[in-house]
This record gives sequence, structure tokens and C-alpha cells, in this order.
Amino acid sequence: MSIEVAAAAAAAVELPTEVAEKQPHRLERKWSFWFDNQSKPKQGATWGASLRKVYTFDTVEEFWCLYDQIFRPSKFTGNADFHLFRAGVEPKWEDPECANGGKWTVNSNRKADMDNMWLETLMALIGEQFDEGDELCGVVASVRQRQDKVSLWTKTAANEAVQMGIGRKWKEIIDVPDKISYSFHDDARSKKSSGRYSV
Ligand code: MGP
Repeated sequence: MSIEVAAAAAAAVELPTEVAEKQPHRLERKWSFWFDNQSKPKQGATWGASLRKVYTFDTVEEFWCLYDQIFRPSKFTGNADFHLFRAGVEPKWEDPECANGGKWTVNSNRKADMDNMWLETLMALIGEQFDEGDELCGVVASVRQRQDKVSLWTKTAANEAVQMGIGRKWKEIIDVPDKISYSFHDDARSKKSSGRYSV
């Protein structure tokens, strides 16, 4: 995907009428795709200035249409973040649902791996495969020059038992053999790097 196409995607997306109207397979909850094109940051711009909500949907058909047309991170060559979050939750530490949360992160050196992990996670979220569904805020695929990463954002970082359960399940879903670690947004805010839990 070219930067121009992706940037255009950040504007409201019109789905084909047949997809928008039929809506046969409804999801359990609504989800929103977001996009942050960080390829041409304006000097002095605050974080999040280029973050855009692209589309909120609640059917399987809309999901596949959006995924096929736009949300394939590996096709993007610049720096960017792709997000799928529960509708009403913004992919920011500042959002009240995320403020006390944190994230499980997996780094990826191969674009194909990132795409697979991203798609498996998207399907697990919209398909409600996690027991702790209400604990999940969303997923972010970060396309970076040096190393891509996929992060699963959750709500209550201090609840170790819940986060460990989610981490174990996510590892199974994305099928990674290496340890993955969980960091608190609070630590990121105060520039402390360090994982607090790992599975
Ligand atoms: P990042 O995008 O999560 O990591 O955060 P990246 O780009 O891979 O770089 P890294 O090497 O720092 O891991 C990068 C920086 O963006 C953070 O250090 C913050 O300054 C800012 N930032 C990221 N997020 C997710 C937020 C957020 O939710 N709120 C605010 N205010 N700043 C954020």
C-alpha cells in the first residue's frame, strides 16, 4: 500500500452498499479500526496528532472488507501504527479504559510474521476467543524501520492473574515460541522501560 492510499484510508471509508446493507453476521460488540501514519511527522507535533479513527463496524463482512482493502500492515513502507480497538476506546494511554492498563508485546523481524500475528489477533478479538473479553482494549501493529511489533492492550495492569491468562492465550493464538513480556503504560509514561510480567 502506498503512503497516499494509506493516508486516504485515514479519511472516512465508504463500504460497498451491498456490504454495508446486508450485514448478515453480527459481532458480539462493535470495533474500530484506527490508523496513525507517522511517516511525515510535522516538526514539534505532539504524539497522536496524526492518529485517526477510520471506521467502526459490527459485522464479519465489514471486517473482511476493511482488512482486505486497508489493514495489512506489511504493505505499508513508512512508519505507522494500525489499531483495532473496542468501539469507544481510544488507542491512547490517556483513554480512561487504558489509563491503568498495559500491553503484551511481540517483536517481529519478518513482515509476514507481523501480518500473521496481526490477523490472528484481529480474528481472536472480534470472535471473542479470550475468556477475559472485557479486559481487552485492542491490538496495535507498529510498522517500524528497525523492527516491527504487535501489542495487545489490556485494561487492568495490576491484575497479574488476569494478564497472565491473557498473555498465555495470546501466545497460543499467535503461535510464538519465545517469551513475551507485559509492560505497564504507567512505566512507559514515566519513561521506565521494563516488562513486569512474562509468559
Ligand atoms: P511507541 O509508539 O509505543 O513506541 O511510543 P515506538 O515508536 O516503537 O518507539 P520506542 O522506541 O519508544 O518503543 C513511542 C513514544 O510515543 C512514547 O515514548 C511516547 O512519547 C509516545 N506515545 C506512545 N503512545 C502509545 C502514547 C500514548 O498513548 N499517549 C501519549 N501521550 N504518548 C504516547
